[in-house]
Amino acid sequence: MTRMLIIGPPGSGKGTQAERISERLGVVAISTGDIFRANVKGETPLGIEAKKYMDAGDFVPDSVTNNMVRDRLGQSDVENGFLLDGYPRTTAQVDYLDQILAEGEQELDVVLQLTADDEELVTRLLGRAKETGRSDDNEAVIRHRLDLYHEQTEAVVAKYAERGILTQVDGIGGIDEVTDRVLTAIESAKAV
Ligand code: B4P
Repeated sequence: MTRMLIIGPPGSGKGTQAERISERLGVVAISTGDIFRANVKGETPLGIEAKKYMDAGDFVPDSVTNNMVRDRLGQSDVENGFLLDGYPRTTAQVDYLDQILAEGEQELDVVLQLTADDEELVTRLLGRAKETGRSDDNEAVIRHRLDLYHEQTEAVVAKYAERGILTQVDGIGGIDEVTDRVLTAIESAKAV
């Protein structure tokens, strides 16, 4: 049983590594960004609301995001653990997640932070823009998303560091190399 978070700036490889961790550890990976994108594609009311914020690189309001996560964590496939990718991104979301977990008498085992410097991240995301044409991968929006990470999500990381459950992994290097580092870090964190 593993309940964990993966946190990192945009382009640090969260989604990429989450998929691999999920396969290796057999836990379901839940990406708030992917849930939003699926809703945008399906033109659901949630997607129409979220798109306004995502295209500008802003956070979707907590009132929308928190309820969506609560619903997702209530589903039966998370019984054997989960890996949350992209949530929490604000300290208010940390408090909300604490509440959800406390209600289920659950705790997080590991919080993994992927690190990389901003210029490498901008280069990666501009590369992805050419391949996928994601509407929030243009330079001005990417830089805004990075600013938000520094302004708001680093405080989230600090909270988990204070609780002693944070593990940092260098996200620079080949994808396989980073996966090896991530899996080693999770094993050592769980062994503590
Ligand atoms: P996300 O989908 O989480 O977008 P992201 O931060 O860009 O991460 P992503 O997972 O896509 O990228 P990755 O690091 O894997 O969120 C999108 C938007 O949704 C947000 O801006 C916000 O509007 C909204 N949202 C989501 N969660 C929210 C929340 N909790 N609260 C409010 N709003 C929320 O990087 C992938 C790229 O890097 C790929 O191109 C990959 O090939 C490349 N890459 C990965 N590892 C690499 C490596 N080692 N070397 C080279 N390239 C690598």
